Amino acid sequence: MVVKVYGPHCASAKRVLVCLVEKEIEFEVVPINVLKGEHKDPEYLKLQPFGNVPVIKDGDYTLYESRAIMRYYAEKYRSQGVELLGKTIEEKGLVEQWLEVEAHNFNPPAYNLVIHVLFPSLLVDGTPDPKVIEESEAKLVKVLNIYEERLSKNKYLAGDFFSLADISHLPFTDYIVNNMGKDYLIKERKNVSAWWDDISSRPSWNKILESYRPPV
Ligand SMILES: N[C@@H](CCC(=O)N[C@@H](CS)C(=O)NCC(=O)O)C(=O)O
Repeated sequence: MVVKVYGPHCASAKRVLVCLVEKEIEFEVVPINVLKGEHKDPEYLKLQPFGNVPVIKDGDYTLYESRAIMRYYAEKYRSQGVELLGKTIEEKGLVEQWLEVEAHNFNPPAYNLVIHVLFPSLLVDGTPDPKVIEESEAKLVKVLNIYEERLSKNKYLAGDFFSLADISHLPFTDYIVNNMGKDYLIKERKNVSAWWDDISSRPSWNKILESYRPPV
């Protein structure tokens, strides 16, 4: 059964797609254009009642929340493709820790920056707020300073192995580095910069980036 991924052009969907490529899982995509509001269509809301992208359908099984989808496939196809969950229980704990850090510390300011700078039409009143931009960048600086320390001791976030925790950072860091003129946030930090160069040069990421251009 080929996995269907709804909304391939969105950042959160790219997280899922990179995971599928690393796990060598076949997929097809169903375009959902968020800039045209297709994620609020009644048919789409039957799959994802919160009106967010992505969703996957795998036969009769439907799943949403990008990080839940990654965890599901990394576990389901554990022995196929790249091991993304960690081999020992300790490694697995650290992958989970850094996935949570990404979701709760990194993503909120990164998401706000991206929406206010690149996609203000997605905001309720369509107007970017300079205060939100400034505060989000300041929050991100604090988060990245902690990453700099972590990555001075480990090649990747969870340890010396590439994992879901690294994948989860790819889409929004790419916007920050390549689309917003804020690459200094990464480049000014030696260890974060080396980590970014490493993870963003993976063939899986480049394949997805070339195949599915933004919006979000
Ligand atoms: N927690 C959700 C968030 C997904 C999300 O924020 N998706 C964005 C696109 S990257 C979206 O649907 N934006 C449109 C909106 O919120 O109206 C996940 O990880 O799947």
